[in-house]
Amino acid sequence: AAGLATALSSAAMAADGMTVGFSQIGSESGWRAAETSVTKSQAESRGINLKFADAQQKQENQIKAIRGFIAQGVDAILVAPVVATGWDDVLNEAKEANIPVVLLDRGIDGPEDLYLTSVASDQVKEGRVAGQWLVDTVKDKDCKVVELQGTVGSTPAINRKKGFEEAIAGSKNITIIRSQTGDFTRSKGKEVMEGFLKAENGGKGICALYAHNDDMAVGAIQAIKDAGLKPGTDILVVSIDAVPDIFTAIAAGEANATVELTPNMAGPAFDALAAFKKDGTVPPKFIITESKLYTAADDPKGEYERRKGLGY
Ligand code: GZL
Repeated sequence: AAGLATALSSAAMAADGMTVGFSQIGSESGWRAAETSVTKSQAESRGINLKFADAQQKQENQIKAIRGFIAQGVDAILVAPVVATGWDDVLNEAKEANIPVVLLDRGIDGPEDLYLTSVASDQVKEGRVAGQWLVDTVKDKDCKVVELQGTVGSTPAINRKKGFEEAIAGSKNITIIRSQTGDFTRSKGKEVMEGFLKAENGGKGICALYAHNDDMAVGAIQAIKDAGLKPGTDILVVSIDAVPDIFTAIAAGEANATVELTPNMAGPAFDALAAFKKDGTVPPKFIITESKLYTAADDPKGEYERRKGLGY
């Protein structure tokens, strides 16, 4: 019996006794906080020793953390790249050290051989789903849209803008009149929305807000209310992430639609790493997670409950 127990535990060690370094962007949004807590619980349940580094949204801190992981000789590195460029040198150092890298929730420009796989949503599709919801909702009514973009130079900001514009391209009645980054945060989203409202006659001419994440939308909703307007009716609100607080807003009629982004990117990442370590199985270069539209018709109170406790 003792022999079997040892054999089992060593097998577990081999597959999942890995030490993995995780260079996380920061905690700029509720979704980011959930991704961190899900990653930590996924590692724990798999017997993976996770070394966590929070970069406070600065690329130089991520690069420093990755260099630290290489020096420690970790078995693998996870990185959520804050922006798409500037990774070639440090990821080449990981490659030289024979340490597989997995990208989480954002992509990078540059050679695909710098990473084993990328686990992320189809962010162009997320933008397209958000845009299509607006097209279906306003039909042929004139609609001036303001847009809160994500972090400048990040793949979600670039892709979600692209997808939304594709979806509304055929609707001449829908136009984006102002577009600015809110850096994926509530405070910046509120501040930039205040600017939009001031610049647009107190918001009277604005028909809809498209925010690249729910946190900026939640900040903007406060600004819309402070301006004496009704978010969700005077100004439609559509965003992305499906965090609990957007379901609270949808249930209250203060937001209209969100596109879900799963916080569990680590599950597929750890599966791919375990298989690669065990017998060299090479995963697909891109592992794409599902995106789903939620509106007031989709039990927002129940969706809120289902997500509470996931670390948002
Ligand atoms: C998208 C992810 C984004 C979330 C934001 O994959 O990188 O970053 O939509 C987070 O909430 O800041």
